[in-house]
Amino acid sequence: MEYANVLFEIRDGVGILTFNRPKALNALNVETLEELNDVLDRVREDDAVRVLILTGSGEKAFVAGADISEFPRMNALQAHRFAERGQEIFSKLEELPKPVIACVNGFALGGGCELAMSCDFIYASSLARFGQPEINLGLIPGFGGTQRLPRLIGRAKAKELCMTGEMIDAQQAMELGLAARVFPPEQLMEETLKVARLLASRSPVALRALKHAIDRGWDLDLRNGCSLEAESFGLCFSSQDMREGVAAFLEKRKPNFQGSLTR
Ligand code: CO8
Repeated sequence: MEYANVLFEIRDGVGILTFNRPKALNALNVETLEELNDVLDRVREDDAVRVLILTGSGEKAFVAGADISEFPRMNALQAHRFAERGQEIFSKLEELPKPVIACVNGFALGGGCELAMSCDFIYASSLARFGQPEINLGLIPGFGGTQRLPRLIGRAKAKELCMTGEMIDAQQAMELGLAARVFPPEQLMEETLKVARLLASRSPVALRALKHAIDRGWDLDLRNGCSLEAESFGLCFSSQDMREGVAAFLEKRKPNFQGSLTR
């Protein structure tokens, strides 16, 4: 598939997807969402991509939301379908069996904030702004924001942000647990790449098991969550990576993880 709205490159095992509609502050139109979907399918299948970074082009925005200019021609049924399609793609992103880092270089609003929340963690530029401003349009979040935001920052704070539609800065986002770290704008991509490369050197099998245990365990009670963890822990023992990691430790050398499940 040719991409008109996103850029995708692979560097040292790290896939970098850049939303590339800077004139519309990288807003997500129908086409852009489908291109994201296509990249996710590629990343899922391609062993050469061990970590994915999402970012936005231009100085101003990560993603400023769904493309509002498409709203006037949608009826209720089409809006419902669009919201469901976005949610489906964001769930695919969330469930990608590889680490995904949102590199938030500017506005992450509405669908852009929902997109960032569907990644494993968020690194933000000190100039980034987060918010769910749909209320200003007479709307509510539609790509999972009413569900992911309360789970991340608590119900009352999420309601406050969604009801007022106000933006918060990167520092506030970090204090709330929305952003994991904040960097000066000129260091953001370099620092994100540094961590992405580190993750790319880890065992893909262990990273997959870790993500599965945390994400699938989230909605379970503690007992069932721990049971899921034990199963995932056991599964790691069937990997060549685990043999390699333990052997490297005992032999006092750096491990070389290949991501193979069989011995
Ligand atoms: N959609 C379409 N175009 C946009 C969007 C957007 N979300 N955001 C910005 N743009 C465009 C502007 O229209 C403008 O275009 P032009 O130059 O042609 O006039 C250009 O980007 C630059 O924007 P501004 O001139 O407004 O830049 P400012 O620096 O003055 O303001 C803001 C920046 C504050 C980010 C401002 O652009 C803004 O408020 N944008 C809208 C943010 C927003 O409301 N996002 C939520 C959208 S709704 C949503 O995401 C719901 C998701 C679920 C959808 C379910 C489907 C039905």
